[in-house]
Amino acid sequence: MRFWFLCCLLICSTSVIANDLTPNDMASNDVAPSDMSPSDMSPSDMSPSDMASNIVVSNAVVRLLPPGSPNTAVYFDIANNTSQPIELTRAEGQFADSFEFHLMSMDGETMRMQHLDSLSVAAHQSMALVPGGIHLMALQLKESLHEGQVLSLILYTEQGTAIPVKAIVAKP
Ligand SMILES: [Cu+2]
Repeated sequence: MRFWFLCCLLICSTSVIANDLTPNDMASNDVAPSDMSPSDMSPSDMSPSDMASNIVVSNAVVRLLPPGSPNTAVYFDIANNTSQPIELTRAEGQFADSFEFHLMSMDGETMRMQHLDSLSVAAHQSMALVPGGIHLMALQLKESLHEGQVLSLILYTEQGTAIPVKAIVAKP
């Protein structure tokens, strides 16, 4: 527990600079505005693919850490363009053993890391996962990462919707 805490502390306490990414580098999953209005589409009418295409992840970045670092953090923006709340419960990707949602916060002078069971995004709201705040921790990396590499991961909601994400590896 202490080990993870220290690793997280190292990763989360400095900020990512993603400004050197060009728009072409960034894997943005933006979709056209939905043609559904809340009035003509009740949650039960939505197919899983409708759900997935209306949950938009953009600006996804995997933090590049010095070689040998066992873990790293993933940051992204997520917009829930559906008319119902979503609950992200887990993530999967080939490049790490497991993934956890974490919350970084200050308790006086002390930085604290909290493992979150899930992340809620209200209907028609968005959320930013950022250094020093909520992030997705990638634990036990299976390969050494290099700058500019694009990695795939999948976020899953409690309802079973799979949200594919392309994230670019970038230096802090
Ligand atoms: Cu963390």
